[in-house]
Amino acid sequence: MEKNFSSYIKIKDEVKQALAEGKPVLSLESTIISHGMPYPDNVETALKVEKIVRDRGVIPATIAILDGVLTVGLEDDELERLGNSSDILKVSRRDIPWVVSQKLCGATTVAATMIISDLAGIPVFVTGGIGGVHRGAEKTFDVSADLQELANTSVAVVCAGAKSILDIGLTLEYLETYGVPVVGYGTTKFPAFFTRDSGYPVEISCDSAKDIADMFRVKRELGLKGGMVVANPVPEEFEADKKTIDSAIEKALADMDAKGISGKDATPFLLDAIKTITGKASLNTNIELVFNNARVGAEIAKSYFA
Ligand code: PSU
Ligand code: MN
Repeated sequence: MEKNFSSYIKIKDEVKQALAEGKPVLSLESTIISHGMPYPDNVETALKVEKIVRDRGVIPATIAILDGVLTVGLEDDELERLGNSSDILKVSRRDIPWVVSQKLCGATTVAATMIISDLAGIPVFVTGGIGGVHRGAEKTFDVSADLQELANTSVAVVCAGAKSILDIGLTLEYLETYGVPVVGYGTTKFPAFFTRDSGYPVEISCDSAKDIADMFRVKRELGLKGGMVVANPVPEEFEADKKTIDSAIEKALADMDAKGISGKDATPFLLDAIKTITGKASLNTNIELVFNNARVGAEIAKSYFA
């Protein structure tokens, strides 16, 4: 297969330099900025996440596609643009060739961010929540491309689990089938993004960033392709009320059905509906869990590069 990506990718100088010197770098996702939170909270959060990472001695590399360029490491004005424009597409694996060839702008999903992170040589990546198997997937076949990416691309993804807009049980089964390790960071339960316990256990629980980095290094050195999920629950004091979230999700799913929304619009529709129904409370949880993932991701990156 043709593989000649250097002319499509722009790696920010400080990121390039850190990678060349073997210093720790951590990738960050941009969908959270463009599609996950309202402006200006999204840009403020993105800047603060970068600061959290930097304060731990790690270089942050937020990833997006800007005017067709796979961009690794964003300037503050580029973050602002991603957070405050209406023409930022949601880009997953299948969308990359079109967005790049047409020189469009896109916020990258977990799948697309993993791909670009891997091209840039960055093994650890932080997001909010991963996509997964949707409820009713036995009829709709709606399974996020994130899961196939985790099966194939060797990047560790630190997240707060997956929202229960998804069928979390089936999502974990899918990951098991494709040989993707799921590690609970300081927990024996797979977290459900807004809340700490989805009701599903994780096989591996670990509270050492170094142990996680060691495990991922072994996976890569053995040539066991694919990524890894580090599931880091939102801190207890910021956890959302389960009943409120559950009822918002039920309502969002019913609205989606009634409106006949499916495909790539399903996840953004559900996320938007939950934001509208739950308002400020869930936004604060969302922001805090991303901060927490950035802290843990930075520690894993440090150990990995040590
Ligand atoms: N789930 C969340 N927050 C998100 C997403 C999912 O709780 O922001 C975004 C991520 O970018 C994820 C994508 O990779 O949605 C998955 O979309 P889809 O289900 O269409 O593959
Ligand atoms: Mn989908």
